[in-house]
Amino acid sequence: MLIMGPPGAGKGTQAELVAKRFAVPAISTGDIFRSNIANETDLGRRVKPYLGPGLYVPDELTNEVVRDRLSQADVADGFLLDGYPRTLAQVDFLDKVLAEQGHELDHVIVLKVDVDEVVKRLHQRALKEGREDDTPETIRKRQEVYLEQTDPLIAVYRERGLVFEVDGLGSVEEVQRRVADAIEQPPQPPN
Ligand code: B4P
Repeated sequence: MLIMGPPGAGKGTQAELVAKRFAVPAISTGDIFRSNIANETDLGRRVKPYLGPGLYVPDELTNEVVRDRLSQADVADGFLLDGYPRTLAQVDFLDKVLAEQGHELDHVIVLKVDVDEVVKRLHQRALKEGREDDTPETIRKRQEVYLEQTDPLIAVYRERGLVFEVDGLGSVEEVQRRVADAIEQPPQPPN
């Protein structure tokens, strides 16, 4: 499964709950990058210059992180990717890795939330967590990058019959119920 949506849509929040409910690992590229930055690893040093200003980490680096994570034993019975893929090159790479491993995507959950709401949530997160990429300027930049590079990917997965749009407004519990309902529906491959 994948979970997609603009920055601040609640992907990470919902992914954790899905992971518990369906007993699959939730893999967030954003979390992997942030923990590497916090631990001052080589990967952390390489990705830090991108996360701060709200830019995407280059595909080569991101793809290798995902390939490595998807080679671990705990994904054998399913997984949820949160925040990946974000570019067309990442979609192609993921297709390749999944084909090599004999996995297939069956749900792409798209959280629908309007810009005013996500900006409000990210401002609140800035107050609570003080994330470096939650400054007003960076929040705007990340929304732009999302619209330009990631929003078009939804059409790619829609053509494959994998997209389930979920209203991301409402309480975390309400949104989780909608996400869980979507996951329980079968994918609708095109005829
Ligand atoms: P991410 O970690 O994916 O961060 P995000 O898009 O900001 O957050 P998300 O949508 O998960 O929102 P959250 O649940 O936290 O990416 C960070 C950066 O990493 C990127 O900008 C990029 O630089 C890099 N990166 C990651 N993946 C990459 C890739 N594949 N390629 C290249 N670069 C990549 O929710 C936001 C806030 O809303 C929280 O405070 C939460 O508590 C609140 N919230 C959630 N649900 C709510 C609800 N229903 N009502 C009210 N508030 C809610």
